Amino acid sequence: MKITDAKVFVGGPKKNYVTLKIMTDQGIYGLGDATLNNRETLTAKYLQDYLVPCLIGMDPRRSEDIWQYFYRGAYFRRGPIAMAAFGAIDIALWDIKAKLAGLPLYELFGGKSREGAMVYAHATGADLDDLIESIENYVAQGYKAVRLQCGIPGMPSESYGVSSKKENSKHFITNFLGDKPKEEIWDTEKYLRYMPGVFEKLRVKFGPDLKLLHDVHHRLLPREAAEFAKEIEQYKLFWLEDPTPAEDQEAIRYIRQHSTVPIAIGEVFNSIYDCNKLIEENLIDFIRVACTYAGGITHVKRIVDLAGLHNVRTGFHGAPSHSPISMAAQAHLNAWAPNFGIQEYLVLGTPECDALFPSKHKLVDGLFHVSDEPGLGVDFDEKEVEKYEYSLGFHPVTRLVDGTMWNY
Ligand code: GCO
Ligand code: MG
Repeated sequence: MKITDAKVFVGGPKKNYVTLKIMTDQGIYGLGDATLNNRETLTAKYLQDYLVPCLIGMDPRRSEDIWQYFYRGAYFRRGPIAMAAFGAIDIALWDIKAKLAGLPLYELFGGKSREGAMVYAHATGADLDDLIESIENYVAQGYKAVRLQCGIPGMPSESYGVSSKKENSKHFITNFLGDKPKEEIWDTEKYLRYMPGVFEKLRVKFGPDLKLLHDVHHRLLPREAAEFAKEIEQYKLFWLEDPTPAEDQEAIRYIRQHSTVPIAIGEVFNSIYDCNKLIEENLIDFIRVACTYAGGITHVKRIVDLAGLHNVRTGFHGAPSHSPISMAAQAHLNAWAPNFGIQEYLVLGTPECDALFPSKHKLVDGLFHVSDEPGLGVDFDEKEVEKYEYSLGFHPVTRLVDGTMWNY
């Protein structure tokens, strides 16, 4: 069996999805996602210029060997662009493998460990009342877990993940489009003073069962994060995400020494070598890698297995930058993983998105049910993608009140 061609497409409704389609001499094709948020043209170019020409003529069933060929062949190790490009190829090859077997992908991992995998949605509010409304809306839809982000009184600009305008705050999704990064100003003291009270009020309002998550988005210093984690321990969060930037792993140890709040880290990681110490030394509770950013199913499954040995559960990244293809790859891993924790899931299912990526996966009462179609269970409409053009976008940049550059 041989790979005969591979095409890269860039475009989608409000997102520059980078979609890879690998064709074979047996008529079966596989789909992969290489959407590296706000750097999409780079993964597309990496695939087109360096990887696709080598793929032609390879045996698509040899996904492990192909992964090693590209990873070792790059000489320069890791990095988000390369790993996302390898990830797209790998996802597409697993799609082909499962279609060849006539089985949904999860069967190749060892079958289902659960029928529905718990997801969390993003509840946001310009202020606390607004946030409560947003949470109520998800609870009414059957969600069992929500991530909550709240506007901070007196914060000089929008906080991470929150709109300052009440009317768009409920289903707020950050708009990255524009020809320069937007600038945000961050005031740590105001945040630390206000947020614990938010958790307290939400616990009283929603009771003990609703799972509450919160993303600090890399904004705190280790000592501040430790103090914060200690203070909010009593509100029993499901997780506290990215309290400090993940590259300083000693900082996580420091937080750990002061609090038992569950810590979730890893959305910016692209390799097992970014997180093996965090996992092996039990410094985190949830690993947040994504199939696209961390080298595809082959590599992420290795991380999941390592995590399982150390009681670290999965909580794959699922921001809207992931196309339904990588979300499907993660859904199959979630159906199988014995150490599954939760999946971030922001409703991708607009009519435009469904037209571009038809699938039978479904979300029922806050649980993701993976489809039983052979392969990933997601298709891609090449005609539909012609409607979309690439638009430039950037992550915002953040400064402290005195102008110092900080972490978005
Ligand atoms: C999350 C993330 C995102 C990131 C975005 C950056 O937990 O969903 O923090 O919201 O900001 O993915 O590209
Ligand atoms: Mg995050």
